[in-house]
Amino acid sequence: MNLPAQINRRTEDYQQSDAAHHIHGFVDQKALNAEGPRVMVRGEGLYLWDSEGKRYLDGMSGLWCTQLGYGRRDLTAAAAAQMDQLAYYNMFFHTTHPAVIELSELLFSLLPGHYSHVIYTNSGSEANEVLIRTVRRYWQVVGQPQKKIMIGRWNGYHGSTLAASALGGMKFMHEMGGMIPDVAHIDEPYWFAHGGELTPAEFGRRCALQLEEKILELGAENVAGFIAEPFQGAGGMIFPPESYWPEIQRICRQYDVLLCADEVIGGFGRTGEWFAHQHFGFEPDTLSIAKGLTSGYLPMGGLVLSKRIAEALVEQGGVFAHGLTYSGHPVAAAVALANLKALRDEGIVRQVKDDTGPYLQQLLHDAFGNHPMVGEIQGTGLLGALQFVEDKATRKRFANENDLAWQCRTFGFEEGVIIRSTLGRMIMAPALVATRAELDELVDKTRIAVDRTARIAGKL
Ligand code: PXG
Repeated sequence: MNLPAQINRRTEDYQQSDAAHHIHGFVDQKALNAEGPRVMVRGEGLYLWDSEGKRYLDGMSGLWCTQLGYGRRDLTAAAAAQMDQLAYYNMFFHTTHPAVIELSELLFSLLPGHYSHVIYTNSGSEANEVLIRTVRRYWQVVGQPQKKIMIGRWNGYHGSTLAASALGGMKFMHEMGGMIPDVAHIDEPYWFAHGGELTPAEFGRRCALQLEEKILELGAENVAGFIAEPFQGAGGMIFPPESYWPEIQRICRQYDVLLCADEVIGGFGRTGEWFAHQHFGFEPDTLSIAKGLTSGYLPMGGLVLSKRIAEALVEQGGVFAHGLTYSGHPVAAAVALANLKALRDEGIVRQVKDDTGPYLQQLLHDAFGNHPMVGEIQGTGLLGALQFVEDKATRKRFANENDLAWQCRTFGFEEGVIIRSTLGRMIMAPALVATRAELDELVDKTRIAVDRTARIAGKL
């Protein structure tokens, strides 16, 4: 492979310099320094190359974000043109610019009609930080300022900043300084792990009813909103039973608690619908977006508001003392606009729904339906999760499932495919432009990695 001109150092040089200066996210830095990170140097379509010239099929769209894959010249051209035209301007001095205006027009043409406004951010974490302030501000404006508490779910993920990690339900993040007051949690609807003897439908309803119990315990007059991912992404690609979302929606409506969907992973075509809440059939009041908004080419996120919330804030709210230097950044907006146009005009979301999505699901069922290591396959669109299991009949999980899944991920890297591990689940979320041949390769290589893991676990 011809490496790009700036890749002119040995891998070890890069690794040593990285170790000397850089703290990575969610890793034991000392262990990583000893091992040396892979140095990724190029991407094209679904493929990545490292500094040793090894090629990988990226089964995770980077970090659930490169909907269009790597190397899209229309996106890089949009960024360059916008940088030449107007590289930066703010939204504070009673000013705006065409890139953000056109992006919003297109965004709302793709969204269901009851959404009308968006607050732009640079990331999903920020979208959820803004969410808390916006929801609380909304209740102040409509005369219920005591409605402040946000309810999230254990094992949910809403970002890594202070309030976003508090909304999330990763206890180890809370323990590392990631908690704030006025946040509560209910259980996740993870039937395979926690459903016991209940049917999925019964379990889904039971989990949803926990929301009602929590609202009554806290007092509905104090609860501002409930936040959840339509399906849990970072927590293991967990799909709730079908009974779950209708019941959650009923409870939120009954107690006048805002229903806040975190669409950071689920948005922009991942499920075959433009937004994951459409796949699950419920109507949130707010949507947190990021990742696929720009296909990850530049950082951008946002909080989408229903007309009800936006109207109150605009008509009665006066000044909302919130704003970021880079809210609606023109270059990010131009890239997002080009990205959404491509997703729409090339029929990519439709293709995921009608063709490649069902194709991937079929491949997964063919490869793993009877696999001794796999107790459950979940997915839709270009999403798939494989649940490792020690005993299928009782859904008994391996005591060392975390290690096994990590091992499987490492085998994947060796085989030239990137899949993600979470506790005892293997996850894939390839770029939405994946062809059938690329999905064949993804599942074939994943199968090899899972088989190698099964041998270690004594299952093959
Ligand atoms: N909400 C959800 C549902 C997410 O998945 C965020 C918010 C935060 O977005 P930012 O842009 O601030 O990172 C995320 C991020 C993983 C993984 O390993 C997933 C995320 C981040 C880091 C790791 O699956 N999602």
